[in-house]
Amino acid sequence: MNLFTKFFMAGLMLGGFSTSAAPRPNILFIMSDDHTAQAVGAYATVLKPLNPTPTLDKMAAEGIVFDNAFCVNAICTPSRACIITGQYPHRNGVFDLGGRITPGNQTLPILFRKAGYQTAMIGKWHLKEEPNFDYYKVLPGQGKYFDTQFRVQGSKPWPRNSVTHKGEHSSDAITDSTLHWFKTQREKGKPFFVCHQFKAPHDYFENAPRYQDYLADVKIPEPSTLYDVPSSFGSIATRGYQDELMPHIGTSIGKRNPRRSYAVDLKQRFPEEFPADYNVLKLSERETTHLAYQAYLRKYLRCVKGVDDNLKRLFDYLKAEGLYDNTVIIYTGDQGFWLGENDYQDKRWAYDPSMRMPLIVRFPKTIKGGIRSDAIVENVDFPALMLDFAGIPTPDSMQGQSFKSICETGNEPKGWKQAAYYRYWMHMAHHDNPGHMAIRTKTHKLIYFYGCDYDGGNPTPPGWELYDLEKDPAELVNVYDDPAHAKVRAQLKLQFADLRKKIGDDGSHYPASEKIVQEFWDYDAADREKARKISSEFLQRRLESLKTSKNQGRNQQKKKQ
Ligand SMILES: [Ca+2]
Repeated sequence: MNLFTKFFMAGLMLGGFSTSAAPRPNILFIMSDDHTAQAVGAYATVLKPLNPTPTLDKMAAEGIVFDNAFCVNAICTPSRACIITGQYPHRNGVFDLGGRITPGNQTLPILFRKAGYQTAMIGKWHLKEEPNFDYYKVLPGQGKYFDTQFRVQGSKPWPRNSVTHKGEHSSDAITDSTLHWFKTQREKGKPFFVCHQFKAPHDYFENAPRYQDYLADVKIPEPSTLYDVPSSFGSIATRGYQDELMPHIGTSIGKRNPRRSYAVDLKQRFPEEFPADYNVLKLSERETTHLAYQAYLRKYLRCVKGVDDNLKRLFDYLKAEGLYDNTVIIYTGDQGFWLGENDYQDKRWAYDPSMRMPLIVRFPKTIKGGIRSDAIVENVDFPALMLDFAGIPTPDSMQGQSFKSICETGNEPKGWKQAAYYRYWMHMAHHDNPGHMAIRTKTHKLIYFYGCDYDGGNPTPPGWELYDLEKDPAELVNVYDDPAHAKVRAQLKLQFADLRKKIGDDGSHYPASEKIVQEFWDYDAADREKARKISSEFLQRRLESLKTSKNQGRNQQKKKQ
C-alpha cells in the first residue's frame, strides 16, 4: 500500500466513522449575574404581568425548566468556581469572593479542549486567573456597565492585554463579542463549547439608555412581605433576641438597616428615579420602602430586558446559521436575588429567593419541549451535565453528577439526590448575613445559623430555622420549635450531618468555626441562653461601629462638598 492509498483509506475510515456516530452537539452555556428566577417569565409570579423575558420564555417552552436548581453558596465567585470545577467550595477552595481557580484546575474547559471541542469564554468571569479556554474575552473582576473593558489574549502575559468597547453597554458589548467570535473564529469542522456570561443585572443596575423609558410609568407589583415581615419568620439568628437585631441583619429596601439600604444607596446612584423632594429622614418607613422598591425594580428589570433582547440577537444568529437546534443551550443565573421579599436586597441567604437558580435547557434533538422538573440539582452538577451531552465521562475529581437523563425524560434516575447542600461563609460581610449552612429537600428546609467568622470571631447569635415547604413555600413560618415537626426536625438533622460528611464539609477546613458549629448543634437550653447573650453583645458592638462610621460618613460628605 503506497502512502497515497494509506491516506485515502484513513480518510475513508474517518469519513465512515463521522457518518455512523451521532455528531457531538455544540454546547452554549449562558449565565447572567444575579438574574433571579422571580424575574424570569417562566418562573415569575408577582412580576409575571410585566412579561420580563419573552425570549427566555420561548426557550423555556421549547426545553426543560428546573424548579429545584440550587447553588450551594449564593454569591458570584463561589458559584462560578463550582461550575468550572464540579466541586463544592470547601473542595475547590473558593469559599468567598477572594477565591480563585488556577488554569490547571479549570477542569470543565480542560476536558472539552482535550475532547476536541473549540472552547470560548466571553463576558463576566470573576475567577481572577487566566481562563483555560482556546479563546477568551472577559471582564476584569466585576467589570463595568459602560465603556466595558475586556481582558483578551495577546502578546503580553495575562492580565495585561485588554480592549475597551467605548460607548457600549456591557450586555451589548458581550453579545457583540460572542457574535464576532462565531463569525470570525469558529472552526466549522469542530463542535464548540461557548460560555456567554453577562454582567447584568448585577447591582448597581445601570441600563442601556434605550431602556430608560421601559416601565417608567408602570407601578411595579410588590411582594406581599415588602412592608410587613411576619413575626413567625426567622429566628434569634436573623432577628436577635426579642427582635433587637432586626435593623442590623440583612440589608434592606426601606430604611430598616441604618448601615446599608436601597432607600439611601439608590437615591445617591440614581436620583432621577426618585421624586425631587425625596428625603429619607422626613418620609415614613412605608413611603421610602415603596419608592426605593419601585426605583430598584425599574433599574433591575431594564437590565434584565437588555439581557433578554441580546439573547434574541444571539439566537437569531444561531438560527440563521443552522446552529440553533444542534446546540445544547443552557440558561442560568449564578444565583438568585431578593426582589424586596421580606424587605431584603442582595443574595447570600439560604432561603429560596437567593438559593434557587433559574435553569432552562433546550436541545430539541433529545429534549421534549414544555417539561418542568422538580428534581433537585445543584450548580456542582452543571459541568457533568455539559460533559455528558458531549459524550465526555465525568472525572472522579468532580463531585457533581450529570442529570442528562432527567433533561431527556423528565424522570429522576434511581438513587438521584433528594437534598441540596448550602453554606454561606462570608459571615456579616457587605450585606450583614451571618455565616450559615442548610439542607434543602423537596419538602423541607433546615437552616443552621452558626454565626461566626472562619476563625470563630465576631459572633452573632446562633439559631436554627425549619420551614415546611409544602405548607409554606415562601418560608415565612419557622417551625423548628413546633412539637408537630419534632420528628422531621430530628430526621433532617441526622440527614444534614450525614450530607456534610458525604460531600466533605467535615469541619477540617476551619476548625475554630467548626467548634462553634458543633457547640450549638443540639441547641439545648444552655445554648439558647448563650445565644441571647451573644445577641446583646453583638448589638452593643454594632451600635458602637455605627457611631464611628456615621462620623466618618459625615466627614467624607463635607470633603466632597
Ligand atoms: Ca452573582
